[in-house]
Amino acid sequence: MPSEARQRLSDFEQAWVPRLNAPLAAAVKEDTTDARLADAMTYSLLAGGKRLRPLLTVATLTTVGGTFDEVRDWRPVMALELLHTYSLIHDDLPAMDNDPLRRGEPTNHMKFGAGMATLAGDGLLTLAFQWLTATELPATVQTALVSGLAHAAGPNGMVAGQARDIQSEHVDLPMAQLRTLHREKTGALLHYAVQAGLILGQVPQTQWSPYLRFADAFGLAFQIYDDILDVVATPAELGKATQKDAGEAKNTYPGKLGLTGANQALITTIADGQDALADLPADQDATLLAAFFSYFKTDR
Ligand code: GRG
Repeated sequence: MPSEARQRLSDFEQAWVPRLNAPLAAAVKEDTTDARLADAMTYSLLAGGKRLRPLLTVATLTTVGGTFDEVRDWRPVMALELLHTYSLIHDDLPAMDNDPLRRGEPTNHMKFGAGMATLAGDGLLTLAFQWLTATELPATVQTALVSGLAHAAGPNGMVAGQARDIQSEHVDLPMAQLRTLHREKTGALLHYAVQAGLILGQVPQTQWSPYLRFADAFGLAFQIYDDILDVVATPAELGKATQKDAGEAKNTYPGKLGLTGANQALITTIADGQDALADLPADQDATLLAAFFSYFKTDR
């Protein structure tokens, strides 16, 4: 990936992550009446996430010529980060992956206990929908955001993917089923991240196709790269998480295709996403969205 793209993404992150983060802890505390619950919710929210999904929303909004209004748009944009954080807390629970560490720090249940961690997730999930409607945006925009996020996160999106995942722990899934699992579990929220930018920018649905093709390619590339990192990440990239070997994890891209095949799949998927961006309207600058592909190193 050219270094201009990496620089573009890094500049965008440096401009936006602090701006998105600044009101977060106070806003969650303001909207949560129990102090211990608010602590559990903010503990995971402030534990070093990249804010990739809200960044994608803002980048899409910017690309389509929309403007971000701090008061009107901040809660609707950050709602997705609340929801993403809930999914990580619940995924780490003893009844799911039973992970003691995330991003190198104790997981929510290690710090607050499984009961409070479950409730912190429940609180973040519910508050996400409250925040989609805590705005002066037109009712049609609010409804579209609520419907879009419910579809992406719910039982025909991320929750379905997680359900498939826990059922397939000891099953060697065919590639097509693995794709469906990934599309739901990881891809759906990234798809919504871009969709939210289109909704906020009030782009007519007839024009959504190339942006969503980009989003789906990005989502797939994200999952392939996550699988590759599980095998080859340096300790710094991995934090204190445990490294899996390709043999142990069959339902992964390196497990199915080998490391070289997984890298090739990553390169092809990124090319699909770049092709989709070539179909954006001629008066729009696709380079910001294209720069998101510089998250991935294709030479592992
Ligand atoms: C519990 C309903 C429910 C769903 C959980 C998201 C998820 C579904 C499980 C997480 C498992 C996992 C590691 C999936 C790979 C892709 C992924 C979501 C990685 C984490 O996303 P990042 O890198 O996280 O954006 P940060 O730490 O930056 O917030």
